Amino acid sequence: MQTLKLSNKELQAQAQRFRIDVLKTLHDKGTGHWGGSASIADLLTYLYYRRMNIRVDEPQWEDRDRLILSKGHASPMLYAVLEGRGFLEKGTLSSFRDLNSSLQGHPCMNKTPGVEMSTGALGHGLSVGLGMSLISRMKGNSFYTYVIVGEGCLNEGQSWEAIMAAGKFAPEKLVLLIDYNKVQLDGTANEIMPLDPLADKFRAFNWNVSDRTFDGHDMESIEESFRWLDEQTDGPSVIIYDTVKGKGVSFMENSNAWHGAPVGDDHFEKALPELTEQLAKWEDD
Ligand SMILES: Cc1ncc(C[n+]2csc(CCOP(=O)(O)OP(=O)(O)O)c2C)c(N)n1
Repeated sequence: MQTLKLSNKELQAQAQRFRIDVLKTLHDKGTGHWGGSASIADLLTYLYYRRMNIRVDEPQWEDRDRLILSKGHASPMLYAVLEGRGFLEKGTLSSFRDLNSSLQGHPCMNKTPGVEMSTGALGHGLSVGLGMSLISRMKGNSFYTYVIVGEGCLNEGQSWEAIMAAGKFAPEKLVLLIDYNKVQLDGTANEIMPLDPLADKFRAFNWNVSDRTFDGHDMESIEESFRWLDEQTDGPSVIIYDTVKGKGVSFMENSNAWHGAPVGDDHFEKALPELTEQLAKWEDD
């Protein structure tokens, strides 16, 4: 496994550097999707730098762990992490959303090394992930399939069909990671479609569900969540992460206004120092 030996603190700092990369990119390109990108920075960093069994120099290696970003609008953070990890050449992020760029607004598996599934239409990722995990079992492979969803994906009926089917076929290595930031595009999750009691719903569908939720912005807590996962021996598993939409910039946090809004000059100049100050604290610690 080509993992890197970074401590939790170093991972925390690396995730913050990715937030900075993403904020700069969104500002440079006059585009958005900060909120849902910032909320998965820590989880994606942990997955690609600590957890996933991948070969950067062989992105199509058959037994690699798969990650599907079902909430495809958060593509900027996925691209930042893929670039940081070496799947993309340094500087590729600066072509985000350019015409014919390999980095489209939503992930495209035919254009971007490391992207396993094209996503953007909410709710498809888990069905595809279920298929991948069943194929893994049939072929005798050992890879995990991780699927990241937000509330929007869980508002889609297709997700619940996949949840029901996974309860029946019980793939051991299908893992649903829920970025539970409780804010969507045009309101809170409770205003749009309440999901609670979320863990109980998965239990009722015969999934492995931890008795606790995990802090999706704390590497120790993320590490604990995977320790819990490693204790699960059969059936699909779900991990629910408490997260903050827009995490890291005080005036962008917990606000649907920053779901897709472009990052203009004024906001960028106020936001960047908040991110860099926090980064300096982690680097000094
Ligand atoms: C099928 C479908 N319907 C609507 C949209 C438009 N859309 C994009 S993101 C979004 C809200 C997503 O909310 P959430 O999953 O909470 O996003 P997060 O905060 O996790 O990024 C919506 C409605 C879409 N991409 N696909």
